[in-house]
Amino acid sequence: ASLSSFSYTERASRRPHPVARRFLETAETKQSNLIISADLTTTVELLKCADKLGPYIAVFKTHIDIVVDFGVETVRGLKELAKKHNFLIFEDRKFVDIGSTVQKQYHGGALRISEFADIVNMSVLGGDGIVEALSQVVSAPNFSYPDERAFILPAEMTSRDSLATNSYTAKCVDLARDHKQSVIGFVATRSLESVPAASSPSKNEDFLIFITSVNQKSKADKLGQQYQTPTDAIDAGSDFIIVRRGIYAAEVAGQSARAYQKEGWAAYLKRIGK
Ligand code: S5P
Repeated sequence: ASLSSFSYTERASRRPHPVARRFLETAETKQSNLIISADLTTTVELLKCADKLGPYIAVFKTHIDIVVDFGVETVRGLKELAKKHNFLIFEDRKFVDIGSTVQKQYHGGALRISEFADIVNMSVLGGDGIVEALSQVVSAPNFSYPDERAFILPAEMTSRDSLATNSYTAKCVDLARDHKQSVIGFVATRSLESVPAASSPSKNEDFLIFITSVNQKSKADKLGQQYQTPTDAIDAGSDFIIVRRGIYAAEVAGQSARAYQKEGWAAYLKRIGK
């Protein structure tokens, strides 16, 4: 059976990676597979958004490098709100450099990403080195957050004419398989279970799929973004749906978040036959 026919709870109990398990358990506890993409540019707005939408989401996605007044207070506030509302944090930084550079960008750098982000994503344009380098950071004996940090790979992108297709996508799947101790999933547009990859999947494999560009009303924007509805995204194999403008554009963001939460959860229950 396809993985996506199992409940989050069943998958959490069978899944060895502690971070993946927390994502699945949080979704189940909060009855939400919704991720808000909080592309906000001040600490006050960012924290206000996290506090207001916190009850409806499983994960809060940040672009921390666009926060103009980023600092210790930003990190402290995010961590407090994550605790208060029981959500996880996904920093959408898309690292892309060589290993030794990304190690510094991730851990100990100005943006303190390793301190607050449960997961962060990286592009594997440069090959295996980046995955290896970041894996080393989180598995070092003196790392402060053992078993609390992991990575995901953008294996496909939602923009028109994306170059992340075919062999690039397959390469991402291979790299994830080679680094299962630190890579727990993909940003993609569908389930990647059927992607033919060089290495064969192992029995225990269960990568989380994060589908972005989800919108209840729009089909596209003017800059090449292409959308699918929450229901279509879950049907396509998504475990978590990522929404930004669909929620902000609404007059009452809280109500809109609730509507996305409801649709995403209903589609999930249907998918697992409940
Ligand atoms: O392929 C992608 C990958 C990402 S992470 N396409 C995307 O749009 N994203 C991100 O999802 C993008 O950076 C933004 O934060 C969000 C989509 O925003 P929306 O307003 O179009 O829902």
